[in-house]
Amino acid sequence: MLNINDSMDWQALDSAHHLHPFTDHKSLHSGGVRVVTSAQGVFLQDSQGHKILDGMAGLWCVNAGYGRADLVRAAADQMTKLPYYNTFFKTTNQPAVALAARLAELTPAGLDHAFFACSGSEAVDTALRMARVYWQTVGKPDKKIIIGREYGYHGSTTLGASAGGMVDMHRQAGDMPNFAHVTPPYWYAYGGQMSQAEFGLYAARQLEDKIKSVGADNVAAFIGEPLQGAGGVIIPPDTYWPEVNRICREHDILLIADEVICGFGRTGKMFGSDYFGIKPDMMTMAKGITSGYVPLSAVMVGGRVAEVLINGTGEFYHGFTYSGHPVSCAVALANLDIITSEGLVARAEVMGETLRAKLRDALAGHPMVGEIRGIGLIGAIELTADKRTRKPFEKVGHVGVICRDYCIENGLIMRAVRDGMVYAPPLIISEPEIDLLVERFTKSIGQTYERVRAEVAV
Ligand code: PXG
Repeated sequence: MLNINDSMDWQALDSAHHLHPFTDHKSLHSGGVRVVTSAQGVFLQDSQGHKILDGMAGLWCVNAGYGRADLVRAAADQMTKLPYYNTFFKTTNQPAVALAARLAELTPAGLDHAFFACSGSEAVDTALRMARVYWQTVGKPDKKIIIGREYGYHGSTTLGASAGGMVDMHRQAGDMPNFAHVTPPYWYAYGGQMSQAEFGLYAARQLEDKIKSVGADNVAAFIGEPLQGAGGVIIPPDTYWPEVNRICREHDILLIADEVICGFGRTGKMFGSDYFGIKPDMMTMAKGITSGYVPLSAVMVGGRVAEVLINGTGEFYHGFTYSGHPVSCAVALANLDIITSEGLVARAEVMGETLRAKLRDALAGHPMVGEIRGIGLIGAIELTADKRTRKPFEKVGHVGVICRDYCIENGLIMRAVRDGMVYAPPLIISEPEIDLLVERFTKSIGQTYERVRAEVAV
C-alpha cells in the first residue's frame, strides 16, 4: 500500500501514470516532480517540507490568495443545495444568472451578455466561433480570418493554439487555416531606435498592413491580450491600443480582448481593457474569475454581436456540459465579493509599484538586468548578455531556466519566458512578503550571474 507521507512514492506513481501539460516527460522523469500538498496566503507547501513563495499565483490565477474560507464555504453551500444542473434546454440556475448580471456591471459599458465555459481555451474558442457566426449571420461569410500576434497565448485547443503566436504549438497540430499573426508591441526586443510612443503606433500598423494584405472582407476578428502574459509580460506602449481600436473600427473587424490573465485586478484596474482603453466587442476571461479555486471561464459579448446572435442567428450550435456550472458561478460570486470588499484591484496597483521600486533598488544596476517592467502586480525582468545593447544570450532560454531553478532552490516560484523572469503574485501579497520575494530573487540573480560567468570562462 502507498505511504502517503513518502514523497518518493508520489513521484514514482506520477512518472508511471500521469501525463503533464507542456512537459518534456523524459526530462521530468529524470528530475522528479514536485508534489505540492497545501497552500496558505502566498505560500505553497511541498511534500518534502519546503515552504515556497508563489510569485506566480499558481498560473497567474490565485488572485485572492490561498486558503480563503469564504470560497470553500460558497462551494460547499452550493454543492449542498444544487451541485449540478445544465443551462441547456430552457433551464438556468441562480448563481449563473447572478454572475452574468454581476459581470455585465463590472465590465466596460456595452458588454452585457455572458456565455460561460470552464477554461480560458474554451472561452477563446467560443469567442472565435461567435465572431465567425456573427459575420455569417450578417451576410459576410467570407470574413473568417482571425488575426493574432506572435508570442500571443490563447489556450491549447486547436483554435486557441492557432490564434496564439507560439510557433511550437503551431507545429504540433495548432495551425488551422484562416489564421494570421502580426508583430507584438514588444518595445524592449523590437523597438530599436524608436521611442515607445512611435513603436506602439508602428506595431499597431502592422495589424493594418496585414488586414490590407489579406483583405478586410476576409477578416473576422483581431484577438489580443491587453498585455501578453505567457509571451513574457509584453506591455504595449500607451499609443498601441487606441490605434488598434481605430484600425478595427475603420476596417470593420471585431476586436476580442483576451482578459484571461489581465482580468480581475491583475493590472491594478479591474480589466486590462480599462487600463489600456481597449474597446472590445468581446472579452474572454477565466483564471482570476474564481481565483483558480474551481474551473470557470466566460465570454462577455458586446451589444453589436449579442444583438445579432440573439435576434439573427437562430440556434448557435455551441455549448458545454458545464456551461454556467452552479458551483463555479457561486465561487466566482464569493471571489468577486473578496476582490471588491478588500480593495484588491487598488491594492494591486499600490503593491505593484512597491514591488517594482524594491526590485529597481536591488537590481537596476545589475549587469545582467536589462529592464524591470510591470503594471499592477504583473511584470518581467529581462536578463541580457549586454545591458547597453540589450543583446540576448547566445542560447535563448538557457539563462532563464538557470535563474528559475535558483529561484525555486531559494524558495520562490517565478517563471522564465525565454530569458525574462516574470512575476504575478497573489494580489493579497503584503509588504514583508514583497521584501522576501525581492530578497530571494536578488540572491537567485546573483547565483545565476556567477554560474553564467563560470560557463563563459570554461
Ligand atoms: N488566454 C490567455 C491570455 C491565457 O493566458 C488562456 C487563454 C487559456 O486558458 P486555459 O484556462 O485554457 O489554460 C490562457 C492561459 C504560462 C501559462 O505558463 C499560461 C496560461 C496557461 C498555462 C500556463 O504562462 N494561460
